Amino acid sequence: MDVRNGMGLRPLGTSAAEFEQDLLSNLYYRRGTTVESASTQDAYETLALTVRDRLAERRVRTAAAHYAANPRWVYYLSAEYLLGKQLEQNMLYSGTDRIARVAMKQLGLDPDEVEGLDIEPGLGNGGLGRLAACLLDAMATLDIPAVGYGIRYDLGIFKQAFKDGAQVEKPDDWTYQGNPWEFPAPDDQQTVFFYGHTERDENGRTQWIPGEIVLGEPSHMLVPGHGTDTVNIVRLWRARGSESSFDLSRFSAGQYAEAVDEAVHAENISKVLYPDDSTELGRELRLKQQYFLVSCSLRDIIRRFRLRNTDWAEFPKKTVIQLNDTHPTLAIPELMRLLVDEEGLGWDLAWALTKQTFAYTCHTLLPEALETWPVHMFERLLPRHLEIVYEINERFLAEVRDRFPGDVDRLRRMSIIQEEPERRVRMANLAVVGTQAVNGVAELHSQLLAETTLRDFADLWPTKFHNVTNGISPRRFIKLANPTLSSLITEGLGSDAWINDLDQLTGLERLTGDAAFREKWRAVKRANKVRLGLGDPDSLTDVMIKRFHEYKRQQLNLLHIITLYQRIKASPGRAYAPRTVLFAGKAAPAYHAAKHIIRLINAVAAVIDADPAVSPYLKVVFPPNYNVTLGSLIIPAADLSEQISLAGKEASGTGNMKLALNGALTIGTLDGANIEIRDRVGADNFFLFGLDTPAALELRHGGAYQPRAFYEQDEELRSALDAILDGKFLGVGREVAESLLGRDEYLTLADYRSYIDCQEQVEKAWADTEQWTTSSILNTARSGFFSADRTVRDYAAGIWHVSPVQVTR
Ligand code: Z57
Repeated sequence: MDVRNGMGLRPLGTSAAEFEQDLLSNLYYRRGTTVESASTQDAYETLALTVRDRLAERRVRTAAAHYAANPRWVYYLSAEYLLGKQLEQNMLYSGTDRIARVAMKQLGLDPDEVEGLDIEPGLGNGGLGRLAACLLDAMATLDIPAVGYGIRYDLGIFKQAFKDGAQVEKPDDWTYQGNPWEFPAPDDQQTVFFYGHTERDENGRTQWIPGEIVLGEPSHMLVPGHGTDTVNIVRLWRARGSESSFDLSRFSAGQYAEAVDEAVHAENISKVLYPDDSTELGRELRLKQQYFLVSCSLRDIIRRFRLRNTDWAEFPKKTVIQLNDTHPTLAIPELMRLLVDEEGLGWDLAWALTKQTFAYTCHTLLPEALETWPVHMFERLLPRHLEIVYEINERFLAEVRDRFPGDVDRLRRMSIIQEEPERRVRMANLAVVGTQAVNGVAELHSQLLAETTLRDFADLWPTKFHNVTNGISPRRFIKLANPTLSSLITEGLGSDAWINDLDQLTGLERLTGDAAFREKWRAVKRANKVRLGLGDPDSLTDVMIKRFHEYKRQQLNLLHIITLYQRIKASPGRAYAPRTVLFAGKAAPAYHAAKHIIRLINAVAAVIDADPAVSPYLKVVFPPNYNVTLGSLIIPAADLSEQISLAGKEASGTGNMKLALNGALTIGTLDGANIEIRDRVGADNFFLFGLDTPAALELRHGGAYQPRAFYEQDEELRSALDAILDGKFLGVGREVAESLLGRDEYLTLADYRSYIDCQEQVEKAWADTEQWTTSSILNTARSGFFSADRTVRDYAAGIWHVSPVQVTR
């Protein structure tokens, strides 16, 4: 029997009765219990396994088809994945959502209760990790052979709670009850070296003699495509102590606990996700995580290459490795090490193959997010890699010298090694030098990268630089998150083909003239607010959901709320349109300024709640622990999407796309992908305010920004800031006001008046329900471009040069 083709397998049934039989069988044989004695946890695990089996069968066929095709593979390397809950998604993709619920009811189980036990794997911080998950989803949907590589952190992103309005963090032990979605693959275990020194052997080859050896244990989760039989995988590595890290002499001497010290230490590598988004910490354990991911993944990629190929010259033809930010950039010197030291290839050939294999996505413009590692730390942990980086740098700088003779300043700027004030390895420079393509994640971002952050590199290699505007999974962020709107759209368009072809949403434009459709559109939005259960469903639901960061300017939204509060207090008799302002998001645990903003939002919310003159018109809500699951509840309920970062700071944003797709109107600056959203949905259906990037740069660089002047000149602004400074909000948040009046990098007060006036336009527009409904429908109708399917097609055509491989029955 040829297992590769899955031949000889009994096909799994597609009826509710057969599903019920499989549930019973799994409950009995895999869970070891019966319907009579099963707990809800037993029921959940059994349901998950029964759904998983349907995808596992497709996975076997996918692997066989891919093996036969020997195609060019995409390997996506990312330190983070925010996959979201698996059960509902996998029921949808396997076409078992309906029969599973029928079968559960037949067995006397409550489907909602059982589904409630599914846990979200929080293996990422924010946009970057969720983007990785959306791209994997789209690659599978488009039948592109791909593997995602990542780290199986024991503890995911911390759970956020509030204590007296302040953020407190709790550990996220996401596999405490096990993880039914995971397939362990112990046969593919890898060995990872750290520390030690290098030696030359008799042939002049370099050998790395490690000081520590750690094992990488892989497991994978399935990444099914929607509307196709393709099931790709995401392979996650977990660190294990090796046998050599078990101290036998201590063990024999009766020091049992001490004997495992080193093994325990090794396992710390995959213990916890670093909870920082868009900032760098520079801790050795983080560098260890990065190398651990890279070393295990490259060995696995090469193992897979060798299943069908023997010639190294074929490697880049069969392999493209996409680096999700600089976190996996060590893969560049690591591949050089494997090719030169272990395979014995000459430097020039190894370098040509390496450069052709890699591509790099940059996700930021913030200087503090550009990773650099102290040379001494790098050298101690990865002595051979530092030698290789030096060699890469020397040859690279020779090329720059050739092109720009005598330009020492350029050499200093472009060097992979920063010299002052401390010697550090610049990972972004290494990533640009060692790849065949570099891309930003929105038009403006890519343009600014080439003009500012990576300008010298764009001068040298103009054709290396690309734009690939981010996208989102329509399966996750409308079909699953917003089932009622999805049904309405399907009814309106007469088919559900739009889910895999999101441009078809333009067909909704003609329905803006259909009174019954419009009525239903409003009813769906209202029902989604009721489902969310926060605030009056008839109020304007104004939503800001994202990590807390000063550049994103939650502070500006807060100043608007305080201004509204003060206006209502000053003129209580007037008819204000009720508004619910919703915030959700986490702050990095060590980011004190962001935590002060959270604390102040909660204080303002409490003061407004306690004030009967204001609370009928204005409510501030801040549900804790924003994650993919909570986002999926909030996004469908939003009327207004806050995208108010200082222009030139947000690389793209993807929440902006999710909200527009679900019929929210954006109030936003000309930043990141907001610009492209506005271009598509139309200026009439978008509330624009604030400085643009050139104006912001000029104000900041001219040293001309004087926040005090805005404070002095604008009475409402002064009064809002004074209220904070005077302790009117439970005495909380003075730090926030002082920072806005001090050296605020993000020019918040400069955009205050424009923002407030724009919010007044929002209020006027909201009062015209019919006009608002039209704009809402048009936002959805014109958001097709932001499908991750389009993003993946752009990568496939412009960067990866890969084609689909069909999986047949
Ligand atoms: C992260 O989530 C992003 C950038 C980073 O450099 C790091 Br570290 C984490 C975000 C950007 O801030 C968003 O603007 C962007 O949409 C997202 O990455 C996906 O590209």
